[in-house]
Amino acid sequence: MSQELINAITEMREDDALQITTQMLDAGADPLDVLEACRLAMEIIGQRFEAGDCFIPELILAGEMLNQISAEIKPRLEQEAARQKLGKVVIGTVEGDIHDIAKDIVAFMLDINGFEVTDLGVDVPPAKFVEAVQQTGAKIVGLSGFLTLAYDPMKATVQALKAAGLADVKVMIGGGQIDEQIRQYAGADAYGRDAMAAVNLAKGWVKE
Ligand code: B12
Repeated sequence: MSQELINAITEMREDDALQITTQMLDAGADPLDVLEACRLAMEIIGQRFEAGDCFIPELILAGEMLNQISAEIKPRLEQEAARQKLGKVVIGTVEGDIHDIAKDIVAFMLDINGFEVTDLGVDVPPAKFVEAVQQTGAKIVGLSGFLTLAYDPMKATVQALKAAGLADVKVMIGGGQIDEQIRQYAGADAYGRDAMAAVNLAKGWVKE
C-alpha cells in the first residue's frame, strides 16, 4: 500500500494519492508510515528534478499533494498527541527562500508532538522572527532553508535575536543544503537532519 502511494505521488496522480492515503488510514496504517512514504516519494521527485526528468510545475503539484495528505493525517495524529503543550516554537523559511514543503513537515511534526507552533511562512526577514518571539514568548526558533543563499539570512536571524536581547532563545536550523558546518557559520544552537530531529532537539531544550 505504501508503494502504491509512492507511485501515485511520483506519477502525479493527485486524486489517487489522496484516495490511497484515506484507504491506508482507514485500514489502520500508522500515520507516520504514510508520512514516510511521502518523504520517499519527494526524494524520488527531487532526484528526477535534478536529472532534468521533471520540472517546476511537477514540484509544485507534489507540494500541494503533500499538503493535502498532511491535512488528512493531522486530525488522526492529534487524537494521540499530548493534550498539554510542551512549549512554544516559532518557525519559518528564511528570507529569500520560498521552499516550504520540508518546513511544513517540521512544523506539523512539532505540532503533533505537543508544541505550540507559530509558522511564519516563507521568505521571512530576521525582524519578523524577532517580533514573533517577543509576541509569543517562544524559547525555540526553527529556521528552514534550501538555498545556498539561505546561509546568510540564517546568520542574520541568529544575530538579530541576540541583538534584541533574546540570546537565551535556542535556534535550530535545517533544510537540504544545511549541515553542521553551516550551523557553525550561522551561529545556531543545533542542526537537525529531519523533522524527528527537530522534535528531539525541541524536547531536549524544554527539559533543560
Ligand atoms: C521542491 C523544490 C522546489 C519547489 C518548492 C516547492 C515548495 N512549496 O516548497 C519550487 C519549484 C518552488 C522550487 C523553487 C526553487 N528552487 Co528548488 N527544489 C526543490 C527540491 C526538488 C526538493 C526540496 C523539498 O521540498 N524536498 C522535500 C523535503 C521534505 O525533504 P527533506 O530535505 O528530507 O526535508 C527534511 C529536512 O530538510 C529537514 N528540515 C527542513 N527544514 C528544517 C528546519 C529545521 C529547524 C530542522 C531541524 C530540520 C529541517 O526536515 C525535513 C522533514 O523531515 C530541491 C532538490 C532537493 N533534492 O532537495 C530543489 C532545490 C532546493 N531548489 C533549488 C533551486 C535552485 C530553486 C530555485 C532557485 C529554482 C529557480 N531557478 O527558480 C527556486 C528558488 C526560489 C526561492 N527563492 O526559494 C536548488 C538549490 C541549489 C542551491 N545550492 O541553492 C535545489 C537543491 C535543486 C538543485 N539541485 O538545483 N524548488
